[in-house]
Amino acid sequence: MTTPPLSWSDLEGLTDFAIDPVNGPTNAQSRLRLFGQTEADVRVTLYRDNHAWCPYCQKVWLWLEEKQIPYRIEKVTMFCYGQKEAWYKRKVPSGMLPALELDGQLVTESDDILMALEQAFGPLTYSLVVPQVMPLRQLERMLFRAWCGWLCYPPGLPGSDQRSRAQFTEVVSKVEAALAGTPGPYFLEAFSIADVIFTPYVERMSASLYYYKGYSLREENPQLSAWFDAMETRPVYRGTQSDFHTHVHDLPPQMGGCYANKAPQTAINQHRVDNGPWLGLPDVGYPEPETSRQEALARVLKHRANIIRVNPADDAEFDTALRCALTHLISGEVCTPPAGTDVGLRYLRDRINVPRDMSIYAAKRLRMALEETAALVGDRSGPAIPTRHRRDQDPAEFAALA
Ligand SMILES: N[C@@H](CCC(=O)N[C@@H](CS)C(=O)NCC(=O)O)C(=O)O
Repeated sequence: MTTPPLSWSDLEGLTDFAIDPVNGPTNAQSRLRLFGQTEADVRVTLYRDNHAWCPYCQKVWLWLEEKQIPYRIEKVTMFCYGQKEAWYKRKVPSGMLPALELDGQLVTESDDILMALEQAFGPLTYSLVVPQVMPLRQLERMLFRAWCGWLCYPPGLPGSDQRSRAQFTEVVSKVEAALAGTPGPYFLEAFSIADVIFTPYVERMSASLYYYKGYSLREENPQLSAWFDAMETRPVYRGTQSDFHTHVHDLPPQMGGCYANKAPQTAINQHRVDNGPWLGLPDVGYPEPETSRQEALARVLKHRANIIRVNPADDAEFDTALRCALTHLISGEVCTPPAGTDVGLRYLRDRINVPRDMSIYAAKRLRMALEETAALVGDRSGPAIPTRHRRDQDPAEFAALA
C-alpha cells in the first residue's frame, strides 16, 4: 500500500517546531544571542563560517555560549564552499576565520580571541594560561598532530598504517590518563576551558577515524566515552554538535585529503555512515528528542524552494518526490515517489549538514526518510560528493533565507 504525498500546506500543518534563536538553546541559525539581556548589552561580534563547521570557530562559539555573553554573529563563506565575501576580506585580508570584534576592536586567531574574551568577561572556570590548563593545551596539539599523521597521508609502505595508528593511540592513552586523573568526567575537576579546547578536534577525530580507518575513538576509550557523554549533557555542546556524515565529507578539502586504509572495518563503517542505518552510530549517545521529525520537516519547509532548485532532478518531479519523503518522515506511511527520482532524493540525503541545517537526530531521521523513499524506485546514487572542494554546498544558494 502506498499513500499519496501530502501537499505543502498539509505538511506545514504538521509541524510547529520553532526555537527562539535569540534567547533559546544554542543553535547554528542564530544571528544574535542575548541570554535574557538587551541589545544595548552586546559588546561582541563573532565572525564565523556559514556552515557552523570551522573547528576554531566552534571553540569560540562554545566559550561565548557557556559564558552566556551577549553577541552578534556574522556568517562568512569558507574558501572551499564558495566565494569569500569582499566585505570580510577588507576587514580580515587573509579571509581566515574566526574573527571577533570586542568593543569595536578586531581580534583574530582563536587563542588570542579567547584571551581577549577572558580579559573582558573572566575565565571559563580556568584561564587559558594557568598551570593546570597549559599542559592540556599541549596535549591537545600533540593529539592533533598524531591524528593528522594518520588521517592525511596515503598509506605508503607496508605497516605504515599500523605505525600511524600506534602513534595516535599512544597519545590517546595520555588523554585517557589525563581524564582518569580527575574525579569527574572532564579534563579538570569541573567543566572548563580545557574541555572547550579539546571539543572541536576530538569530535572530528571520532568521525574521521571511524570512517577512514575503522577505528572508533568513542567506543574504544572508556574515559573519552564518559567525556563525550558528559559533554552531551550540556545543551550548549548539543547545539554545536555535528555528526559523522557531515564531518567525514567536510574534512577532505579542509585537510588536503583524508585517506582510507584497507581494514575490513573501514569498508563496513563507510557503508554505514553513507547509507545508514544512521541511528546507533557512535556520533551521539543521548536519547533522541521527541521533536526530531518535526524539526527536520520545519527546516525543509523553510528552504524547500532552494532545495528543489539546486537539486539535479527535474523540479516538478523532485517536488513530488520530496513531499513523498516528508510524508513518510512525519506519518511513517509508505509513499512512492515518481520513477527516476532516486538520484535526486539521494543527492539531498548526502547534503544534509549538521548542525548548519538541523540537529543531529533530525538529520538522521530526514536521511532515513529520503533513503527509504528513494529505495522504493531505485538504487542509484546521487552525484558524488566532491573531495577537493564543497562548492555543492555554496551558501550563496541559500543566502536569502539563511
Ligand atoms: N590559527 C587559526 C586557524 C584558523 C583557521 O585555520 N581557520 C580556517 C577554517 S577552520 C579558515 O578560516 N580557513 C579559510 C577558509 O576556509 O575560508 C586560529 O586558531 O584561529
